[in-house]
Amino acid sequence: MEKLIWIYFLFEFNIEIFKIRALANYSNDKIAQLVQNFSITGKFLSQKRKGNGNVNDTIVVEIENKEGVKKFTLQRINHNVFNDPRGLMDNYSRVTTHLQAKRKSTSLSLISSLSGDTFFEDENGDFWRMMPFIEGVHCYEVAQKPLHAYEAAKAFGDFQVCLSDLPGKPLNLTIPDFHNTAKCFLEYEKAKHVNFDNRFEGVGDLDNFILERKSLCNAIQTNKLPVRIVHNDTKLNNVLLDEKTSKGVSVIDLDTVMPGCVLHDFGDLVRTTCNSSDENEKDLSKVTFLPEFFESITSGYLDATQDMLRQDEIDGLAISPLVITYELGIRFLSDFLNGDQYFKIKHPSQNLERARVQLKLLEAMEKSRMLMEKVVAKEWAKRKQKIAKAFSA
Ligand code: GN1
Ligand code: MG
Repeated sequence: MEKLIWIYFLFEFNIEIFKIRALANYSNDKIAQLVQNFSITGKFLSQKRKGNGNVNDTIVVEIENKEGVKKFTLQRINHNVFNDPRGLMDNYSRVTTHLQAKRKSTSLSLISSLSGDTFFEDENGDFWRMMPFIEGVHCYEVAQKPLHAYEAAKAFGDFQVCLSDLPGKPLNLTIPDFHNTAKCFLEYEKAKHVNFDNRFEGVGDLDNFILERKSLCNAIQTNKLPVRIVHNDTKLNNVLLDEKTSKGVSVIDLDTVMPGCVLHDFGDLVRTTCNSSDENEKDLSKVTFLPEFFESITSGYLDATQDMLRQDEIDGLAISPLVITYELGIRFLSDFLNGDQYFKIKHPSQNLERARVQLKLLEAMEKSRMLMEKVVAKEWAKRKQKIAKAFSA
């Protein structure tokens, strides 16, 4: 009998965890009520879940007023991941205001709450923010052509350049140690001991693969590189490209914008853009590295950053995708072993599958490593001369 009670509790507990991490749906009433707390006038018409974010919830809302029907983006900040939502929104507001001043028409802007805050806190302690929806753009899960890679890289590079003179105190650390790969490795070791539901059995050869590449933890020496304001989550789908011209319109998802290292931004864009499949692919034979997109990314990024980067940052560009891909592989696997506490999932083995995709991609990147070094050297050499000339003129 006692055994049966335990089984019952374990079952209930698992179901609860699954509910928390699965995609939440909100009723029309709830969304209509939330919208009323922001400084916009009009009648709530509809709401639709949007985006493939693994952490926050994004909803597109339609509001009708005298001028017609307008769309807005409403987002719930996941405060289990971001445990200082006020500090995060303070960053968000400073960053969007600064970008608006520099690139007016193209960047995100926040709609204030009725009480004049940049967010609204609901009765459950959830934090929500609202922004005008940007029309005429597309964000890609997988790049369709080299131009997408070029424009996305140019937009993220430009984003770093624009924020290089942000006035005031340093931005808050919304997630301390966010891209500390060595710490991710230690968390992985801990997760192996947690071994939720005996899941380590399913990890198989991935564990050895990870251990053999431990040196990647120190391949980016952040303590020796400049600290700059960076995005930290430069997935290809975090940049909006113009539907017609493919030009970068706006960088989005600014939750992790904080002091950090440019190499993590460059690396993460390569990780997502040079992967022939998306992060949730189950068929590993579809996961390959696309070197042609790497050239476009390097070119777009260096075109935007011009003379901003130091030589040691340029020297780290080619290894950075390997580091960030390794790091994310470990993060997904740790979350699987911890019982899916962090990333949203749609089915129980999803984090394991995601880890397999990243580590397969890493293996493919290793084969292209020399090629990546050559591309960076070539693209930088082209620009270095021009930059030197501009300075001597
Ligand atoms: C998370 O929620 P989303 O998709 O913007 C994660 C990133 C990962 C990404 C992998 C705060 O970003 O670090 O690279 O999933 N964000 C956070 O898809 O952990
Ligand atoms: Mg994000």
